[in-house]
Amino acid sequence: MSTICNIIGAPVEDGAGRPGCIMGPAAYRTAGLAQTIAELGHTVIDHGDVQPAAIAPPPMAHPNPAIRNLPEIAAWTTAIADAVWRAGDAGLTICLGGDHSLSAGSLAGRAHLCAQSGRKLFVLWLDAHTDFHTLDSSVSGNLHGVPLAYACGLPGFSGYLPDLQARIDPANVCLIGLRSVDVDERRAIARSGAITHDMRAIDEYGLAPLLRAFLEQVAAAGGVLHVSLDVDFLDPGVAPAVGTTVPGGATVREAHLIMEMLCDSGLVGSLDLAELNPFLDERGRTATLMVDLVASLLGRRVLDRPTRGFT
Ligand code: B3U
Ligand code: MN
Ligand code: MN
Repeated sequence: MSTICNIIGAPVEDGAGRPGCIMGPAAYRTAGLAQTIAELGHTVIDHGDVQPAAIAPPPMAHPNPAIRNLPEIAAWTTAIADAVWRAGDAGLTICLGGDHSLSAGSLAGRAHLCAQSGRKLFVLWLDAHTDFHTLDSSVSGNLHGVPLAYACGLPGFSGYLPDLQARIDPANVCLIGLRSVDVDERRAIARSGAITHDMRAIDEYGLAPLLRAFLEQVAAAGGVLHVSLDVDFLDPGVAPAVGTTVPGGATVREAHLIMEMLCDSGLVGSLDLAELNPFLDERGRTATLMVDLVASLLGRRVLDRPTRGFT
């Protein structure tokens, strides 16, 4: 089955602790993302890179002195949300990061689309981290640590990041791959009602039953799924191109299995590829692996088998 893939470059790096994610979209294009998708029979529309508006002075200050680049991330969030909203909800929209603060915009844009169409939005967050800090709780001050909390409408963002057209219900969010969660995030994510699976859960039960249960929930609700894939979900041994490596991540096979199951579900409407830092890569191997994972999501198979695929 073939679909339309809208590609949106989101080369934001102001949310990360170190520079380099600005090169992410270029690395995915260099690694042949569009050609790979087209070879699978899909139509690719590359919308180019999002341009944030110039920041209007005076810059917003936040009482938490650690917070970095708040006006810049506000501008990126507005621009990315707008680009995702304009791409519409047909086919698959892929945002090429860019650090994970891009998902503040992509989630806001998707939530807006879903509010308009009346479809329920679900989120699969594949990450070593929860990214569930508020502006008040962030210790590092790096805004790639807040996008999920922002999109779920946690308090304290109003007046600093753009107001949401629609918020995401945390009960519709499933996080998989967790292995580095700050104290305040741990409390907040438990209180939120989100579904959380740390690496222990993967080791104990295996990925497939955990993911299958969530996909059944999405299907039963007639929902549409946004997938946010942080490079640090993967083990740094196979995906070194990320600023926040955490040992003990997902294997290549586990990551492909997720993408294959997602493809078979026919539920995915949007995907973020976040945190690729090509400056830290080894001969493009992380970018290439990420492109291969997108290929699995879009129907690349070793053997033929039944799939809902993309319509
Ligand atoms: N929770 C930490 C670490 C972190 C979150 N996201 C990334 N790192 N990539 C923080 O900085 O907020
Ligand atoms: Mn992240
Ligand atoms: Mn992460």
